[in-house]
Amino acid sequence: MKKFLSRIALGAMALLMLAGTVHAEELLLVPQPLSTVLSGGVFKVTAKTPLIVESGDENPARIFAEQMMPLFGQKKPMTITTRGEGIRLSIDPTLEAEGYKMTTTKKGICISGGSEAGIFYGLQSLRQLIHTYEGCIPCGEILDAPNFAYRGAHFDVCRHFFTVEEVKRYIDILAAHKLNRLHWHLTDDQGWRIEIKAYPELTEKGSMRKETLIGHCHRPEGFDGIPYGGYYTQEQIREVVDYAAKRYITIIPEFEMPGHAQAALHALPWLGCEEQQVEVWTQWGVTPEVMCGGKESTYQFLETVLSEIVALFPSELIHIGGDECPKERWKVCEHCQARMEALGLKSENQLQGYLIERIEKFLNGYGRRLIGWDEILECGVTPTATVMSWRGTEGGITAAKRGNQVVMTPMEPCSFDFYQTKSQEGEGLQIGGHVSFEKVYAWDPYKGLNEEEKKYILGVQCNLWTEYILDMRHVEMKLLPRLAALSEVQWATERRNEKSIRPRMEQLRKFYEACGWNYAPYYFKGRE
Ligand code: TNX
Repeated sequence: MKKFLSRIALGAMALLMLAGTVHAEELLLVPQPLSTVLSGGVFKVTAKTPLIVESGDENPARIFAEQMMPLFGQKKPMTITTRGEGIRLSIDPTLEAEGYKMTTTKKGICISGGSEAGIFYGLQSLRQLIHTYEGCIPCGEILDAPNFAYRGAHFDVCRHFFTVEEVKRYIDILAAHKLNRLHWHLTDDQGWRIEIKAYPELTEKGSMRKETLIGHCHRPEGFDGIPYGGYYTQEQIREVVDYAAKRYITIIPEFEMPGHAQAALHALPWLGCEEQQVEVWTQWGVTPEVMCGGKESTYQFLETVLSEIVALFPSELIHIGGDECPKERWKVCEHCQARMEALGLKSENQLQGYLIERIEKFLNGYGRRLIGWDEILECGVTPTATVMSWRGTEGGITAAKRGNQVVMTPMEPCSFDFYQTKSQEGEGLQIGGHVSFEKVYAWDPYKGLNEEEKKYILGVQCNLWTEYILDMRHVEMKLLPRLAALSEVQWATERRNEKSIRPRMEQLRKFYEACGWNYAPYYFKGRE
């Protein structure tokens, strides 16, 4: 049966070659490798093929062996050793750090990586190949390396909460697509999700909302009356950070300031301009309840929380939010107005600029760098902050022209909470918008930039906001298969292949099924 299936895959490839949709030297892989040269013949990988670690740490082999268990239907992972024939792994410092070379002969497979991460990405390609070609890996050589250094996906666990196991599953999906950043959105109006030892109230009070809005926030249909919440202990956070690191994914934590902070204000009312009593928000949208930008106690709070965050997350970039902060409260607040006057600031936006700049200096003191949503540009951003362009690409273009580093994540096509089809049929209630697989695949993140400015685009990411996404099955359906299109924008930016993406996706879809991941059917049914 297995042999038969592998013949089907090879046969399908031959047919596609005849039809001219897949180049003779192309393997069915997503994202598309840099170059592939086939030399004829195959090497058969089975559950008994050993992994030979010639140089570098054992970790990539260990994770791969674990990942292959469901695909092989094994109870025991593949053997890892240091000598012999099979799948040989080694470091080759002449390759790009995240790049790899995979050479397959009839005797075995050699994967060399510029670093352990490079070996890991080679093994992720091999995992897809083993599945697609039923273990019969075509002989030849694959050379591969990513275009962008930052290949991210964001996950909002505030609007709806996801357990440690679910976040790990999210990480597994990112790793299979060669992403290397998880932007973990941990604080917002509707829930504070990270234990902070200095302020236990944040999770004791701020992680629970008393109920949740029913229906779309523009057409509310009442409240459900059901308390909702959840948070991660610091121990759990460490566990997730470590799990991601073993898959070569850096977690960038996001601590929202000074807006999107109503859950924190509920826990610690003195954070607000008038110490107003507010609830953990039960609705979606933008609330006027924000942290006071005038009182020194706010700054002490921000720094104390950040000092715990930097201790938990080794990421150089730390996300401070900075988006959607209405200034109504600040305009009538004696503390905000007094600080503005003392600093000679002319607008409330400049006061936010002062806050962000102060926080940036604080993070720099820990050897970290600040990243924030593109609103920080309107507040007089420093040249050293990294800008995450979400309201379009204009913010990112402006930032790149000014010499700031940029992560491009415009709502279209990067808001993965948006509808995947124009008709919206069968998609249930979602926030709105339209981001199809095709839109993601066709997107040029460099549009509007010259060669010099392109260098400031650190990378690309998708955002998964979860107002209307309640469980993991739905999360997976939002990610897949659009994440595959995104991964090719991130990894294979200039070598995307419009003609071969469909046959490659047909294989990847079966890979998703083998991994037990839920994916959206629309692209495969030809619905845009
Ligand atoms: C905008 S993207 C937001 C989020 C919402 C999202 C819904 C950004 C910085 N802010 O707070 O959840 O839209 O799509």
